[in-house]
Amino acid sequence: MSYENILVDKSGAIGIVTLNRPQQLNALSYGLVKDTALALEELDRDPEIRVMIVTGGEKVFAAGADIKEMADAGAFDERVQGRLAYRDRINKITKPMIAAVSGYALGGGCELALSCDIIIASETARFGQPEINLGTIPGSGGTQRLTRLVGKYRAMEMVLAGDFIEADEAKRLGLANKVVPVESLMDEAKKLAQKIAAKPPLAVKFAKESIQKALNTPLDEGLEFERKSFYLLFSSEDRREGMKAFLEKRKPEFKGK
Ligand code: DAK
Repeated sequence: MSYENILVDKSGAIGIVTLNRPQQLNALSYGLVKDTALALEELDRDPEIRVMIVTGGEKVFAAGADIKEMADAGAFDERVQGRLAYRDRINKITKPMIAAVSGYALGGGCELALSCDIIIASETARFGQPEINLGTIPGSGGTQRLTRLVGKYRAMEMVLAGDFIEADEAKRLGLANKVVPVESLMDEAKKLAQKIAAKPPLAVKFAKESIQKALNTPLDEGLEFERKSFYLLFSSEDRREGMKAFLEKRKPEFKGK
């Protein structure tokens, strides 16, 4: 499939989606959100791909929802509803997604990074939820995922005052895994992606699902989910191969079965 608002690259087992509306600072238009969701779903189905990287390039990750497109829209306009529906599909991707964030990640851009499983930030990354300045509030997890991550008080400050936080503070708050120089952002993201891509794919998939459960369920329910996934993986060929390879002191060959 070809896309108008994003670039899609494949490098071995890694799929890279680059938001590509540089003149508008990668503002998340209906078209861009649709393209991103469809491309990620395509990569999610691709048996050769094991990890995805979502980036906006070196200058900007995404300056939020496209304000020009939204300015005169009603809540129930087809495109507004459609955009949110495509947005929700991004949260259902089963393979790990790494956000490589440089420059502004604001509003829907910050929320897109939060929908990824790991965030690598460049030194220029700025995270923020400035929706309040436009008379609205975050609508794709900015009051929910962000609060679970950084806690009530920091989330309140970001959402109520619309303040941006810098890369180092994002790391301190647990919002970014790592802060690296801009020039090495993609190399660092790819290095981590390759490390994960070499792991047994079924275990990676179940681990991601299980950690996501931790954010959505009470502890008992999450533990039960984890235990069932754990049992299920015991019947996988890769689990047998992993243990056999350890005992035979060789590198395992995982097949995703
Ligand atoms: N949308 C559209 N265009 C944008 C944009 C955006 N979010 N952000 C920047 N641009 C455009 C600018 O208009 C400008 O275009 P031209 O004037 O050159 O044509 C170009 O990108 C360069 O921007 P600046 O000239 O402003 O660049 P600066 O470096 O001076 O400033 C900035 C960078 C990121 C600080 C600034 O551009 C800025 O504050 N941008 C807006 C940030 C923001 O507020 N983002 C939106 C958050 S709201 C929903 C309800 C709510 C939402 C969604 C759905 N439903 C009920 C369905 C809200 C979601 C949000 O994300």
